[in-house]
Amino acid sequence: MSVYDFKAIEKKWQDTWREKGQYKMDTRQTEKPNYYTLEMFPYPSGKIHMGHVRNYSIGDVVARFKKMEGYNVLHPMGWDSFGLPAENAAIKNGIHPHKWTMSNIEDMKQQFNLLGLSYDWDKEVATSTPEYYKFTQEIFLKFLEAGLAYKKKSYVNWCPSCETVLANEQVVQGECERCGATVIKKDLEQWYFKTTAFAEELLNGLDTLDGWPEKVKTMQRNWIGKSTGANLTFQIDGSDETITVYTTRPDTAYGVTFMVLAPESELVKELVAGTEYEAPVDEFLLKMHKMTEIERTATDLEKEGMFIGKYVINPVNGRKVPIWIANYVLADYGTGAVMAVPAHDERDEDFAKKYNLEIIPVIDEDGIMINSEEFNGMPSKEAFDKIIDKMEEEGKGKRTVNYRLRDWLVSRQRYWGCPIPVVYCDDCGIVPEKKENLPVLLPTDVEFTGKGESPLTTSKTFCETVCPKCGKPARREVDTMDTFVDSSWYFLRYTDNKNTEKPFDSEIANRWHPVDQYIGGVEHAIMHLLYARWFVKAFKSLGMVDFDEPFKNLLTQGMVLKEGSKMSKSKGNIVSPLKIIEEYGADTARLFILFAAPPERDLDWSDQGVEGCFKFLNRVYRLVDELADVAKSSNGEFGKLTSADKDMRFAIHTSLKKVTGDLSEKFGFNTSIASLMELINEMYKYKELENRNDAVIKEGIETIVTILAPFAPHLGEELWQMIGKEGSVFDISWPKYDEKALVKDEIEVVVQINGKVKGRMNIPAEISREDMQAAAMEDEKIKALVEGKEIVKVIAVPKKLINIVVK
Ligand code: ANZ
Ligand code: ZN
Repeated sequence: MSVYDFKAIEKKWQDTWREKGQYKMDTRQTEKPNYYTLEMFPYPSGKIHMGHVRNYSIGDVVARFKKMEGYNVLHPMGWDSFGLPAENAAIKNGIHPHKWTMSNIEDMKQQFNLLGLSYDWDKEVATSTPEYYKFTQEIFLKFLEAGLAYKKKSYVNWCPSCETVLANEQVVQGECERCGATVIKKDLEQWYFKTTAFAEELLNGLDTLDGWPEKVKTMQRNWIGKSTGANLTFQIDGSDETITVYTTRPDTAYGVTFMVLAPESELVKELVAGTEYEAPVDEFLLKMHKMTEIERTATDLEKEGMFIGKYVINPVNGRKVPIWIANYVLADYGTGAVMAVPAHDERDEDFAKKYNLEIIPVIDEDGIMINSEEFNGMPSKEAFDKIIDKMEEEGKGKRTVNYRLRDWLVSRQRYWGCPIPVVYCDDCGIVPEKKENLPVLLPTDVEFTGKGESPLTTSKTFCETVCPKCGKPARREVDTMDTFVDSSWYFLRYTDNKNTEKPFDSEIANRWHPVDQYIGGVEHAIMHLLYARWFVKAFKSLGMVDFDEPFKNLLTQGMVLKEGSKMSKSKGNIVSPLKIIEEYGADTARLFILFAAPPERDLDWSDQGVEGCFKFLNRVYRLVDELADVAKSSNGEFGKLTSADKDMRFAIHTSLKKVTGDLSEKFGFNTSIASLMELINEMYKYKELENRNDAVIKEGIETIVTILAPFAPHLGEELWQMIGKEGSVFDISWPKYDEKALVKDEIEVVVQINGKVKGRMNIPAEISREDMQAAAMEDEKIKALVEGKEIVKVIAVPKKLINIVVK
C-alpha cells in the first residue's frame, strides 16, 4: 500500500514530459487531421492567478482529449508582452522593461509547467521580441501600402496622467481604463487602422460563427452599430453652400424645426468667422473639450448648445430653420450634423424644450403621416422610402448605411510597444522604412521619467535617422503601436513561429485556421476579438490567408469568485494558485476548478470543494493501488458474466459514453467528473464481491484512469504506469464504449392483440414504455397481424406484456 504523494508524482511527470518532448508536434505534418486549440495568451505580470488556472485548465483538457481522439493537436502558449506595466516598473524601480518582462516570462512559464499544461514550448511567441515585432512592423507597412493604415489629425481621447492617447474602448465612463484619471480631448495627428473598411464583413461574419456565444456576437453587432437611413442635403440660407445630415428617420423630415452641428465641426468655424457669434462659439468649444464622447452620448446628458446666427432650408418643404451647435451631436458620427425633429426624437425634444424651439409632430399615434404635405395619410414606414425616393430624384438626398464603428486609433505615446516603422523627411514626407531595415529596434538609451512625451523622443540614436527614399537626414516616428495590434495576429504566428522571412507561411496558416477552439475571458468580447477578426479580413484582402474568420468556436469562461465577489488585492480575497498547488497539488487545483461549475459560468472558490477534490483523488489512488495487480494479471477474457458483472460493465460503459459525449459535444467537464465519481463508487462496491471478475476489474480500472487523465494528468500517468502500462496514457486512443455492455439483460414479454396472446418477444429488461412499443411494432409476426388495421391504442406493462388494440 502506498500513499498519494502528489509532490513526487507531479515533479516526476513534469520532468518526464519535458525530457521526452511529450507535447512537441509538427505543424507541417498532414497525416492526421488537425485540431487547433488556443487559450488567450497572458500579459506576463509574473504571477499566475486563478483566472489563468481556469482558462488554461479548460484548454488543457480540450487539448489532451482531442489528441487522444486522434487529432494532431496544436496547443501553443506565448506572451502579450508589450504594455504599460513594464514601463511603469521601469519608472518605479529603474529596471529596463525588457529585463522585467523576460524575467516575468520565465517565472510564469515555470508556474504553467507546475500546472501540468501540455504546451509545445517550441511554438512560444513573445510579442515584445524583435523576432516577433519585426513582423508586426512588416504588417503595418503592408496595411499602409494598402491604405488600411493612415494618419489623420483628430480629436482624440487623451489621458493627462498617462500622457497617452486612448482608444474609445479604453475610456470607461469618462475615465482612463488604466489609471482612472478623467480623460480629455486633444487635437493630435495619429495613426489609424481602417477598421471601417470591413464593417460589413465584420457584421456579416458574425452570422457564420455558430460556435460563438450569442452574447458576444450581440456585443459585437452593437459595437459595429449598423443603421440604415439617408443623407439629406440642406442649403445654407443666403449661400451656395450646403450641409448634409445623416438621418435614420427620413419619414420625419417635415418635422425638422432646427439643425444641430457638432461644435468641433470646421464648418461651424467658417459660419461664425467674423460674426458676433465667433467668441461665444469658441468659449463653448473649450467647454466641450473637457467632455468625453461617452458623456456626450449618455441619454441623461444635460443638453447644452447655442444658436450660431445662420439658417438652412429644409429640402422637403423649403422651410427656413435655425442652425445650432450642441453637446449631444458628435463630430465623427454620420456627417456630424443632425436634422432635429423634437416631436419624434427624445434628445431633440429635451433640447427644444430647454431653448424654446418649435415642435411639429409629423406622425400620429397610429403611425400615419400628418403635417407632411403629399405624404399625409400614408403609413410612416412607406413614407420612409417615398421621401428618400423624392429626395434622390431631386438630387437632395441619398439612401445611406452608417456604422457606429470607428477606425482604430493605433498610435501610443509609449516606449514599451512596437515602433511604428515610418520616417519623416522634410522633402519626401512620410516614408515607410525599408523592409530590409526591419525591425526598427527599440533603443536602449532612453530615460523613463514618467513625464512628458514618449520616452523614445529622449533617444538620439533612435530619432535621428536617414530618409529611406532620398538618404537625407530625417526623423523617426516616436509613437509605438497599441498592444492590441500585437495580439491581433499571434495565433497565426504560432503555426510558423520560426519563420524569419515572413510573418507566417500562408499555406501552413491556411491549413490550421480557423482556430478550432478559442478560450478566454468575456472581457475581450469586443476589442481583442473584433481586432483579430479585422486582421484576418485585412490579410485575406491582401492575399495572405484564404479563410474569413480567425476563431471557429469560442468559449468565454466565467470568473473565479471568492464569497461571491471578484478576487482582488483591494478586497484581500485572493487565493494564490501556487499555494494551492503546494498544499494539494496541481491535479487537485485543476480538478476543483473544472468540477465546481460549468466553464462559462462564474465559479465560487470553496476551500471545502478543494479539500473534497483532494480526497477524491486519494480515493482513486487507493482504489487503483489496491487493484493494480489484478488489472495487470488479468488477460482481459471475461468468460461467463454474472448479473453483477454485467451491472458493473454497464456502469463502466455508461460513464465512458457520458464523458465522451460531454467532452466532444460540449464543455461538460463538471458532469464528466461527476460521472467518474459515480463510476468509482460502483467500483468500490464491486471489488468487494466474492466472485468478482478480474477482467471486469481490469476494464474498469483502465477506463477510470483514462477518463481521469485529461483532468488530472500527472495522476493519470502515474496510475497508468501502476497498472503496468508502458508509455504515456496520452499516447493511447480514447477508448470506445461498448454498445452491448449498455444493454441490460433481456427478458421475455407477452405480446397481445386485443387482449389475446399472439406471441412473445425478448427485449432488454430496462426499457422504456416507448421503446417497448417500438420493439413490438417491429416484430415481423405482429406487424403482419396488425397490417391494414387501425391501431387504436397500445398498452405496455414494463417487464410483462404489451397489448395492441386494433379496429
Ligand atoms: C432625425 C431623426 C428623427 C432622428 C427621429 C432620429 C429620430 P443611429 O440610429 O444611432 O445611427 N444623429 C445623426 N448623426 C449624429 C451625430 N453626429 N451625433 C448625434 N446624433 C446624430 O442614429 C442616427 C440618428 O441619430 C439620426 O437620425 C440623427 O437623428 C442622429 F425621430 O435624424 B435622426
Ligand atoms: Zn526624403
